[in-house]
Amino acid sequence: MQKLLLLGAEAIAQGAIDGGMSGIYAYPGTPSTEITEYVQHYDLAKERNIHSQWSTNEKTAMEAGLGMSYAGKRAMVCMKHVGLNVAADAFVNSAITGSNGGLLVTVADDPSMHSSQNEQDSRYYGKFAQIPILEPSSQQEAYDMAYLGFQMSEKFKVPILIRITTRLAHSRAGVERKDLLNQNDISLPSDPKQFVLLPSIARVQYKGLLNSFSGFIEDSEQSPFNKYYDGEDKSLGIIACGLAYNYLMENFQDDSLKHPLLKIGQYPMPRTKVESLMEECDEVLILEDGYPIIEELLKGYLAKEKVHGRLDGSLPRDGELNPNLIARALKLSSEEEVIEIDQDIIDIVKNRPPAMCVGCGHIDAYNALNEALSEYSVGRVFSDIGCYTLGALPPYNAINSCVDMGASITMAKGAADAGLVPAVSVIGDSTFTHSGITGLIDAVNEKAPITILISDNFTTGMTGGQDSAALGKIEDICEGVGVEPEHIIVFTPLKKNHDLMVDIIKKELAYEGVSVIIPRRQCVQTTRNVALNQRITELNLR
Ligand SMILES: Cc1ncc(C[n+]2csc(CCOP(=O)(O)OP(=O)(O)O)c2C)c(N)n1
Ligand code: SF4
Repeated sequence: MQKLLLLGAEAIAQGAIDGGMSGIYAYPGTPSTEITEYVQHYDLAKERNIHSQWSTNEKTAMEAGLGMSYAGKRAMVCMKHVGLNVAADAFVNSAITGSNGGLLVTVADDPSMHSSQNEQDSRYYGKFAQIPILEPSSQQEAYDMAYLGFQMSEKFKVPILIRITTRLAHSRAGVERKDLLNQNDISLPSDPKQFVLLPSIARVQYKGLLNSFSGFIEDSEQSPFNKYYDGEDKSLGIIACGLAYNYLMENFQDDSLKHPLLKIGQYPMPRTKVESLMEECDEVLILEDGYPIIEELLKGYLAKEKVHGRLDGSLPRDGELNPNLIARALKLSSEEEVIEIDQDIIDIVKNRPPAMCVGCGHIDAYNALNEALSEYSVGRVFSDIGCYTLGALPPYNAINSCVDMGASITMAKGAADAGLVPAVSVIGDSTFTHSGITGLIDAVNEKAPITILISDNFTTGMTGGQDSAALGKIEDICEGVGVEPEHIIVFTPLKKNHDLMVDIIKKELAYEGVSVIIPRRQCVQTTRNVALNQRITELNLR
């Protein structure tokens, strides 16, 4: 079979395409973005007419994926870990409705927070929703899990969570393809009530989910992704989950691991395999890249002392794992050696602080905002998440918060409710449609004295320039939810317009109601995007 050199994210996309996927639904977010982009740029996906447009946010993506599954086809939903918070309502309930066509929810976690606000572990969400989870240890497994995951979802009639992490998503390895499967035909669920979560139906569906759990464990016992390797030295047994297995084996490339090893790639955990390891070995070291979920489970309420991992300091409590940390936990190297290797890495890989691009419109908008606000006390600008969040850094020091997508407008409103007037919100066009609109309705309903800058660069800049659902729609949306037309003002953020921008912002800061100011200029990184340029011209946005 054909072998390809793929990123982990691309391997998942390829596995899903080969496995008969009909649609992928996603909102961009590092490190998950490349899964959808691979499908969007792949001729085979076009030939097979696989739906792959970006969704407005992770919740709409989850719901659309569930809709495709309802219609009997195979769908994948992708997002970064914090996106699963946004999609959580639909995600948890999809475990109760169950699926019809195979449904995979691929979530990319970011331990060590390379480009995220937190390092939450999505396995908790899978456990919370009580569905099976797949966690690849290599690019090949990422491919296989996406390919086979559809069949697993159709066998159990539930969505399957695939959890990956940054290092796997963003590193390449050879991947062997399997046969290309046909897509499913349209077929509605055999039970017409399956997707109607009225309490009387939901109660039955929930019991069904609970009853499936023993089947999930049985499947996990037989799974090719969970393997028990015996070892003669039973003084220590090792449980290695997902990518941590890869890190472990980097320390034993000559096949010299003498301890029993349980490799985990599918959850719920295979009970008998875990029991054997626990009984056979004097001590057990648990390696998981994320929260100590398994460690906590096995240590349990009684805090069994033979279980080691992140909770007893054998491994650091936070941050991603690596082969050196595992070597130290196994006492293959000393604390000093690990510090020395870490220092070598710091010396070789220089840290480059992020910064807005030269010529970015956000910079001109911030320069104007800072001047307009200079006559007020500091600490009144609530930002959102996008390239403009870098306005928190010098020389701008322009913003005072960044919490989650959409929080800028609602936090500004809350602060204004508390008497911090004027309060300012800064949000990007993509984040505005993702989850800013509902907050704007709250602000309009109460005529909150806030000034909102929707910095419109026609794209989702921070994640690499994906389409923005807001393109050409922002003024209409704002007017539609009740912002007064005379307080919706557009300007072009350019140095030459600085004085004009300062005047406009000052005037709106003084207005005791909701103002929306739209600094509008194309992200300089997208100027060669032919399709986008055409849309901008058609919509007359320049
Ligand atoms: C819930 C969630 N989903 C996705 C992301 C990843 N992400 C960070 S900023 C951003 C959007 C940025 O677009 P926009 O608001 O238009 O600002 P720009 O970067 O273009 O300035 C995305 C998708 C995230 N941080 N949180
Ligand atoms: S990518 Fe675009 S939006 Fe982001 S900093 Fe650069 S120019 Fe600005």
